[in-house]
Amino acid sequence: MPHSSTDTALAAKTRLRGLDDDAVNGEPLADALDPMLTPAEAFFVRNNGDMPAAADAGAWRLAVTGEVERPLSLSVAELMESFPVVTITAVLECAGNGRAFLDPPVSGAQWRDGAVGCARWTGVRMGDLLARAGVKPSAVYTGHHSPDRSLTSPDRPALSRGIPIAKALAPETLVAFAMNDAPLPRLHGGPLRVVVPGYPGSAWQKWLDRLDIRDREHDGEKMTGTDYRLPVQPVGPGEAFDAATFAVITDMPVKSLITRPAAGFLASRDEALAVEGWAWSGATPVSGVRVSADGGVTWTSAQLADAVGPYAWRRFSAAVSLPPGPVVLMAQARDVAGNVQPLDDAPWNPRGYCNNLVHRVAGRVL
Ligand SMILES: Nc1nc2c(c(=O)[nH]1)N[C@H]1C(S)=C(S)[C@@H](COP(=O)(O)O)O[C@H]1N2
Ligand SMILES: [Mo]
Repeated sequence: MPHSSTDTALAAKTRLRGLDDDAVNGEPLADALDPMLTPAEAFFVRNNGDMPAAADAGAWRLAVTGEVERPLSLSVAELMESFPVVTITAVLECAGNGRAFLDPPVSGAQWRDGAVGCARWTGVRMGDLLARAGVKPSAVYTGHHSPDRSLTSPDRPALSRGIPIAKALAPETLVAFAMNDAPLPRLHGGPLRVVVPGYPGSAWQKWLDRLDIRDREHDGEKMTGTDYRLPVQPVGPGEAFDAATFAVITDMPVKSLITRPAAGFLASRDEALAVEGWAWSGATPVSGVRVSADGGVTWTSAQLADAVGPYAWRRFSAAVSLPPGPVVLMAQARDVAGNVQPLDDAPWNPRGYCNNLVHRVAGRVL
């Protein structure tokens, strides 16, 4: 897989709207997420800092260090040749997706609905790499390291996250070099990124050049304080809190997105309106989706297609017959544990993470 095209991918984000931010951040409108595999031009981009200069995949090396018997240093080619290559279809969602809907507002990238996508990720299992390195019994957590730097403090990493060692060794966790069967674009972390299905996007470290194994939870850039952490006891707006009691986000709530029809649709009264989209969750599987066209007074249960795998999103579809006039469509997913998406109030926390408020799409029936 040649990596010569990685830089053309920088210009291919034709379906994204940039966020008002110094770093390169952008998200698509919901209807651009209609295909099962999100095309690169519609896949959101989230950068906490700058981007490493155009990376020559031939020169890139990945080090495995820390609590291992045999530290490793591998080129991308060695990585591809040394371990079984696997592909997994998985949703990648930023924990801050939906932050723009919090009331009162919280600071941070003001994502609306589009900081999510589903792709085929190809790479090697992190567990295979770690088996080669020999994980010591003292191993507790990973630390992921990359060359991108903070825009405000250029001597500091932009982001250095980690995951519990059990998730690092789980078969779905990859060090990936391809996305949707093409070389991983630089904007998405090429040549190498971490893929952690079911975990928030922050765990999916881009431009991985060192995988460090630690004997305690990682304390790298944006691992501590309120960054990508949630209060264990709820904290309301304006309430005092101690961020030391917050816990790292390791799961994502059940959620759905209407991708058809598009916002502002004009539909005919003469035929039933097809309402379709995607439902997904972190560790607890989705069990159903229902759709309302009258503000949640009445609901139609949607058909829910099988997923291509446990970490892919699932297609829901419902047909609703509507009288002429303005209409607001809503979709509400639930998981097998009985959790449902909230209808009215976005779940509030100091940094606005994991908002799974129902998605609404307004239009008109003629
Ligand atoms: N090195 C590095 N990796 C990173 C980030 C970053 O800023 N730097 N952002 C993380 C966050 S918060 C998210 S949501 C995902 C976004 O991945 P994408 O840009 O490929 O959509 O990448 C993660 N990996
Ligand atoms: Mo994120």
